[in-house]
Amino acid sequence: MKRRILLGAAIAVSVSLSAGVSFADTPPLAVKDTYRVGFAQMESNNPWRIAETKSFHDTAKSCGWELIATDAAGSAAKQVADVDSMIAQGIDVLFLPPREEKPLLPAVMKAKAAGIPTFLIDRSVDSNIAQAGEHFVAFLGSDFIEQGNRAAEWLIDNFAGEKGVIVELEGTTGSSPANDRKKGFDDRILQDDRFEIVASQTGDFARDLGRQVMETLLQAHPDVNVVYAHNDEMAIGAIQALELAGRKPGVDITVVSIDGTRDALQAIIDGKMGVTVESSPFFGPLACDVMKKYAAGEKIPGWVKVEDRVFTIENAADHIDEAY
Ligand code: GYE
Repeated sequence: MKRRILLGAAIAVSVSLSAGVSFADTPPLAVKDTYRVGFAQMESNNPWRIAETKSFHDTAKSCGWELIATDAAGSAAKQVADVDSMIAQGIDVLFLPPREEKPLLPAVMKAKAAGIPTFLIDRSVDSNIAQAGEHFVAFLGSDFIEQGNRAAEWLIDNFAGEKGVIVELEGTTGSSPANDRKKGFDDRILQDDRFEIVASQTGDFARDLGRQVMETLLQAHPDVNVVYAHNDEMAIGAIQALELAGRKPGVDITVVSIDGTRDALQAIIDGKMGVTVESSPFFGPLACDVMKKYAAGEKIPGWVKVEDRVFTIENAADHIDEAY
């Protein structure tokens, strides 16, 4: 008990130091045949998350990982606790998709203090406080501002009506993809004065909440004719709400989204969704590659950028078999 308190105090000191005092580089990683690896998943309530976790499991054997995977069930506090327990279990490397930008900072700081190199997977943390090359090795993931931009551009090019009345379904509040997908889309779409965003509300990246929020917003804004969802799960939820209300997605309302799930590609093929900008969940092989390069002493860029495609009626059928 006492030791725990002492440990806790030591960690608290290192966390507070990290805000102002400059740190040395990220901890090194030995070249070995096998690594004890932590993958602290944030939740498993959608196909994207399940595909990502599977990608880590699928990569484990060939990359020599003894994988400890946890599921924080949608709680940032549990995700921090999961990382604590991985540190206690002596992991060599941490792969962390931080649910939100700020609450996961302590996990990044503690891993560094424990001498464990951390790779942020698919989402990032607050870059005013934690930096790549200093507190974590790198962020592996997409350009979310660009994704929002591309969804807006598709709409600008394909919207046939006179006035676009947009409802926006935001991802998890305080998460990097929600922040940046909003910025990327809003900045671009508002340059075209045909469009107006009449409501923007979180659906927490979840299908059911997306459906509920859409139901409510539809009552407040019956003239809505565009839905921009920050991920496919919320877009599918919104389509369900629209259909229940007697609307015809793809006919009297345009739905644009991000991810590239199987259900979204099917909705595109069925004519209910206009576009989904890809955000790939298959991080296992990339994580292996970057980790091995880091162990070998190669310089890793602070952002290992994943290039995304765009799925529309032109190509959705060609890609549905590889979707998740
Ligand atoms: O778009 C979403 C998931 O962080 C890029 O999180 C990821 C996002 C992805 O829950 O579906």
